[in-house]
Amino acid sequence: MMKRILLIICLLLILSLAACAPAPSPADEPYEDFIVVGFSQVGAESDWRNANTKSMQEALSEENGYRLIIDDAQQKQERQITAIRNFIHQGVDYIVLAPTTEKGWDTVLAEAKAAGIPVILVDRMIEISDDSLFNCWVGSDFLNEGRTAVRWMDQHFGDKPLRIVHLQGNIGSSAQIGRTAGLNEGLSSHPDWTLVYRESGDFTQAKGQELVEALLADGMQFDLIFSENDNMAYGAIDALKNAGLTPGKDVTIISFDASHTALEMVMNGEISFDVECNPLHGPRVEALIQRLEAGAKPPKLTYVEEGSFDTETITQSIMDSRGY
Ligand code: GYE
Repeated sequence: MMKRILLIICLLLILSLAACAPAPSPADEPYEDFIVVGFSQVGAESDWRNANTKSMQEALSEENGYRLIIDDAQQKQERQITAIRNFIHQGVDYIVLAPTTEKGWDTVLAEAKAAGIPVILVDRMIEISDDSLFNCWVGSDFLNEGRTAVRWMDQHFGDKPLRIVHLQGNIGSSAQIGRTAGLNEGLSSHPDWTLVYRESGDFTQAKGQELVEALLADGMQFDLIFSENDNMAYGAIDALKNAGLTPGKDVTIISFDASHTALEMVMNGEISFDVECNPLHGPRVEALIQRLEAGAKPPKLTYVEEGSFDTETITQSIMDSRGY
């Protein structure tokens, strides 16, 4: 009798455990059914970056046949190197790298190559001794973006005296290097433009605000802020407003990215000119992976086409049609 009762209890236990087990979902399916992609992302420092992460997640989704492992490096290259080593260790099918800075990738990418894992670079570029260490790259022409901004400044200020505050992005990143080089060209061809201040705001809103607040507290006089991304521009705008100044009137703001919030500020005149930098790389990376999967050789470098917007050219329909 006792044995029977025990047996029934056991059966009931097994049944109840089975009922608790969740139905198999795509996430439980073995890795072999998916293309596994390790994505080393720079961080979450800006609107651009968040739109970029979202675009990658949407394109490299399980419905599309991918298992995407994202590592957020919090803007630190050492963390990216560790993440890449982990991806190699896990035996991912592809490594996608959005590099923080340009230098310092030779060793770890040689390790990826030795492991036979293709590497796709996205967004910023790298400086490398052997370009067989990555398969392909897709991103923006940052020098051209800087030059576009200078062209606008030239059209609007010409040879008038102009005191410029320059908020740089992360030093050593392609986005900083290219945009800064563009401004430097403008400075050397316009003797009446003066660089009154140059400092890195790490592409963040908080740092942009902090830097401009400190300048205003020091009583520095300037006509224009050349901000290497929108988030630093938002911070700069807050600092100006808190000091009773009107951005767009008292101080001209030039920015990069042209994210949705920034274009609203172009609409209301606070930002005078914004150079587009398109973050929607997910589908582009997905297409590159598909070409590699098919055994084809994708183009080594793909530049994305980009526009620019000022208070005269921005319209509501441009804003409404934007995906970020
Ligand atoms: O402009 C900035 C971001 O590398 C293009 O990084 C990207 C830059 C972008 O943090 O907002």
